[in-house]
Amino acid sequence: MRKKWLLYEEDKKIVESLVDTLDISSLTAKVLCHRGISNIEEAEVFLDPENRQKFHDPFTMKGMPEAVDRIIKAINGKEKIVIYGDYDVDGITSSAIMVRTLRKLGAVVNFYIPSREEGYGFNVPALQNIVDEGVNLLISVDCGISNVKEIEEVKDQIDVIVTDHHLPSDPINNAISVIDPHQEDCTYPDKNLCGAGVAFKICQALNAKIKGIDFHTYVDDIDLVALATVADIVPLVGENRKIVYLGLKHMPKTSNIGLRALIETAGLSGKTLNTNHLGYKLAPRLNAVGRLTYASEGVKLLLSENQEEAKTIAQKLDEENNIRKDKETRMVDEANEKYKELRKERGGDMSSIIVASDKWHPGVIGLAAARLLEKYYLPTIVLSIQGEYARASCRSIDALHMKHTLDHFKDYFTQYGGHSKAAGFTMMTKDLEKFRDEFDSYVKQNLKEEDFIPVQKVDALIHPTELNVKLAKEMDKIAPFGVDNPQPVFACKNVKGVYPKAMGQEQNHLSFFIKSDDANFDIRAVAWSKSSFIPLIENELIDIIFEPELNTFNEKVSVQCMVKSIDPSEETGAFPNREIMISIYKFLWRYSNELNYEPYDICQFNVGFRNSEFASKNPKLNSTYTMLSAVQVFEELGLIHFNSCGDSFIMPKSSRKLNLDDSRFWRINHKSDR
Ligand SMILES: [Mn+2]
Repeated sequence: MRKKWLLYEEDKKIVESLVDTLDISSLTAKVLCHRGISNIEEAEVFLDPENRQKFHDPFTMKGMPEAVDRIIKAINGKEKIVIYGDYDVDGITSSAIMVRTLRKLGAVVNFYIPSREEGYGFNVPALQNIVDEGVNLLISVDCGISNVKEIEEVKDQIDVIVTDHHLPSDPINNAISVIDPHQEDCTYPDKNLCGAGVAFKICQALNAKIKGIDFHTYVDDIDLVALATVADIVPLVGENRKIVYLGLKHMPKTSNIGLRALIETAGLSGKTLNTNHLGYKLAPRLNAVGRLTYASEGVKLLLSENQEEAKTIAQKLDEENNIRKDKETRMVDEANEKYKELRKERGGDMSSIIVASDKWHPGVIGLAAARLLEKYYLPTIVLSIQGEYARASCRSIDALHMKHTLDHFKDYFTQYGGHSKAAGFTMMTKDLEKFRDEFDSYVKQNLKEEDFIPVQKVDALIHPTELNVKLAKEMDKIAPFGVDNPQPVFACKNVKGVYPKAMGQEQNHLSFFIKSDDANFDIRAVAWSKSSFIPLIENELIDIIFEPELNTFNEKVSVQCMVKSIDPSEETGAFPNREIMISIYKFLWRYSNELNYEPYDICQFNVGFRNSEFASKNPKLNSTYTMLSAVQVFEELGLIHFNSCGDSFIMPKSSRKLNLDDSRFWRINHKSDR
């Protein structure tokens, strides 16, 4: 689906002053403004996270002095310490960081990670077991802030220190110390640390107090902290930005045997790492253990002192990650098919997606919802039916606040919660049909047609001649990218692409060159899974959105565009009228019913259409833009069905009268014509 481009706005005065003082291009200055930079000082800190950004004093965190004193007492008295973590990447990593640091300081320390069945946070049986083993000091990481009741059960038998980064609910008054920057009276300036970030601050404090190491320079295990910071999707600004910057720098030469094995199995040895590698390659492998078996394997890996052991665990994680991926893919396909059936039943015009099955694991429904939202850009709810009850995961588009919408239906739910973009609930399975109808009409009534067009934020619309190595190098300085600091995105309109070529093992990826006015300066572009656009690039002008990156080949550095979207140029095409809709329909129908019909892509079809008797005399109506728009309308009306890879389609016989106004996409784009 073609996205609406939304250009960021910036304060011209700030851009000018940044350009004048910092020797950066105005494009870079604009991007900095879009990231919230409002003066030269802030820009200088941002552009030099290693030196100009400073660590904050860990002792200013509420609860830190008391915690440090109690831990030192435990170390000196050889008391038994247990670190209590969590089964996600942040929890696994926090546990490993604390155990490694305390062991180096001579503590007698072990760890405990609850299983997914036990659930998140403290549970009394687990606490009781720890007490029974004669442990004197319990330290939580990445959890505990909402466990005042559980602590009450054991507080007379064991000392508890809570360290967390989640929002506090009831105040905890029965622990030795509570460290969480979100506590109301905590004056620590940075509230964005993840669980491992908080644990790291404790390690800085301990090493300062015991060994006199300046916390400004203490960076042990910073690679693990960086991994957790990216995986926990916290904002990559301030101290987090410094942590991730340093972590990425240290990681390729890490001395952590387990982390090294993890990097190796992920195929990243010897590579310069970025946040995508951490988020999409390393984190899912650690997360997989938490999903399918015991997360303690993940901690064991990160604590390992033995290369053989580390290799074995890393390979196991790799296998489990593959199993998880298979499960997810299968489930997303099923959910997609279910939605398409539903849409066919209801004649196409739906404002939401609500699909359910008793075969779907509740651990994967969130991911399926996110995928369907990405594909159709409709508020999406995916449910896992477990007998009488169904558990739901919800994802929403910008225009619809999911939590507020659920408030409206709260009588349906036995429990629910969430925020604007994502939420969850539990309901009675028998009410599902009724809820689906009511939810869908509620969405339809409360949103405008335009709200259903996805939006892509763009840092600047530029001309291909502006793309050069200097720009890409400056963009590199804005990394590491993540929440609140997205990778800069640029757009070009009416571009001529040359030398398009399919690449990759399955020949499904695309490379081409963006024609620049400068004759010997075409820019290489790469687009994943888009080789079907070759005929379009050969024949027409395109509009593209991309991220410029540095590419080093044979020691020669050049700029390369990672293309996020390719669309046929809007200006050289026109939205189809009724007449051309019918022509395109007839053409596709004849083709798909031909005996030797070989499915191939719509861009290819357009070449055939242009040469057929159905073609229009108006060249604008023979463009791929026209063809793709028509196909999207047909798809919404259930008149054309694509297979799951989108490379072939069937056109079922339809007895229904073709009413174009049943398609939202048609209505939105055809307003002027009515
Ligand atoms: Mn966390």
